[in-house]
Amino acid sequence: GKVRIVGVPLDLGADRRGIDMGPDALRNDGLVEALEKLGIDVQDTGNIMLPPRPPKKKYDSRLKNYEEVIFACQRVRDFVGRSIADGYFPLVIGGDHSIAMGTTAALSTFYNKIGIIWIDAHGDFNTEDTTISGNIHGMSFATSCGRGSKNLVGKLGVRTSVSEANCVLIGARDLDPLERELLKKSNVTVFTMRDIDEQGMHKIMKKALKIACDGTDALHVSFDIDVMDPMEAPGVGTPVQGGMTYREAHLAMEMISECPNLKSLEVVELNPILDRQNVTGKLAIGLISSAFGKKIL
Ligand code: DIR
Ligand code: MN
Ligand code: MN
Ligand code: MN
Repeated sequence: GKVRIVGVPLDLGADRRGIDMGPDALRNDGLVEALEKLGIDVQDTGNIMLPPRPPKKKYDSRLKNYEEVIFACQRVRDFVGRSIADGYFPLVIGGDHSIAMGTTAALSTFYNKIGIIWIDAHGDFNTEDTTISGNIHGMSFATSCGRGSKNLVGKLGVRTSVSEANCVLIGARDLDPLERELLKKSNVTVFTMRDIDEQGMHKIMKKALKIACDGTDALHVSFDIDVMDPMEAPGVGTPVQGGMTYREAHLAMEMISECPNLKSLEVVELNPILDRQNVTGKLAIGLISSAFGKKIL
């Protein structure tokens, strides 16, 4: 197949510097070479160009760095859209998780019914009414489902092609109080770390793929590296104890690779400044390879 890399050096949707360097860290650790080894025709045209970092704002809001994040997501939307139109599978690499709002906006214009598998320690299911931090990366799944005010959803297009009945969150273990209530009331299926502990990853992924592929014409996988246990993946913006093991994550990606519906993949929140000898970057490349069909045997 043909894959186009969409690098998004954005960290304004999150709290910490460093995530903006994620795309180049993945390149430095051999992302393109790893995919070429799988026989994939990889096109890497570099990162999306973003304006210089704005001065720190005096007043915090419920939507921090709103204009900048929206601008970046609109660029992501256009770039991903062009990739699909040109016949490429978009591989979006972040950058903080707010960029998913741009990816899902693009997919919504190409497909009628989209299933989303969101793999994350967090829910990213806040809206500007429930957020505590004001960080937009904590709102991108909700926005992708069409929830929240016009400020985010309206700017990035309506999501009539995303139905929560086809959306799954996997690996959650850190939810804000109101976010948790919103998720429970929603039609999103949530598989927490406890569910993975109890049932095993194979069973969880079978269920997740069934839900996300039932009657849909595209599957989008959004992978936040902080879903991994911090012992495996120290280089992330917001580490949370009790995450996925190396093999659990690989099994998930291996099963995803076998889904003919898979139309886009996004891997976000790598923070090379906090990484230890590039283990997190290399782990991410291994997981991406598994998602693109790398097999042990
Ligand atoms: C938190 C953290 N729920 C927030 N979210 C993160 O800021 O809304 N998502 N770190 O990846
Ligand atoms: Mn996230
Ligand atoms: Mn997260
Ligand atoms: Mn995060």
